[in-house]
Amino acid sequence: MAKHALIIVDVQNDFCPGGALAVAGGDEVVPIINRLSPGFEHVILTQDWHTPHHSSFASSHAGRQPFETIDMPYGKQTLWPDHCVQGTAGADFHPGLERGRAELVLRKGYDRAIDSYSAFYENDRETPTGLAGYLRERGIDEITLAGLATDYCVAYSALDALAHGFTTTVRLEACRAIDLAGSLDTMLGLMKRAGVTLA
Ligand code: VGL
Ligand code: ZN
Repeated sequence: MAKHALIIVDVQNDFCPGGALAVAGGDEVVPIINRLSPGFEHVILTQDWHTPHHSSFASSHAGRQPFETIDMPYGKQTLWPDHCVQGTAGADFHPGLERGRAELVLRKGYDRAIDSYSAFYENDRETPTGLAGYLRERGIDEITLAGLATDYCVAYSALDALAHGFTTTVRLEACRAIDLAGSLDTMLGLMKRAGVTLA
C-alpha cells in the first residue's frame, strides 16, 4: 500500500507579511493547507532554523546587501535579510497553521556555515538532513509539498524528493513565491522537466 505524506514547508512568521523575509501573500497558504492536511495520513512540517549570524544573512558579510549573490565554499549563495533565527517569534510557525497531526518537525539551516533550502540536503547538495531515510524507513513513497517559498525551499525539496524516487506533487495553490530575478519561472521549469507533478 502506497503511503502518502504531506510536507508543509516553512510556514513561519518571517515568511508571512510583516516578517523579516516576507513572501507576498505568504499567509494566504495557511487556510488552504489547513483544508488540505486532513486528507493526508502523514503530515510533516519543516522549519527554517538559523543560528544568529548565519552565513546566509547579508548582515554577516561586510558591505553586502540582502538579495545579492556571493560565492561560498559550496557554491553560489543568495544573501537574505536575517530571518528565522532559532527561538525567535519570526521562526515560529504561523499561529493559524493547524499542526496537531504533524508527526515530524524537520529543522534545517542550523549549521552556521551552510544554508539549507531543501528539506533533504543542505546547500552543498551532499549533506543529508536525514529526511529521506526517515520517510523510507516508515514506508512512505509518495509526497505532496505545500508552503513557502515555491521557488526556494519548496522547489529544492521537490526536486530532491523526486531524485530519491518518491512520487512527488507540488500543490501550487498552497504555495507562494519569493520570485527573485525570475526564480519562480526557472524553478517551475526545472520541476516540470524533472517530473514533479504541479497541481
Ligand atoms: C527560504 C530563503 C531563505 C524558504 C528559506 O523557505 O524558501 N528561502 N531561507
Ligand atoms: Zn532561510
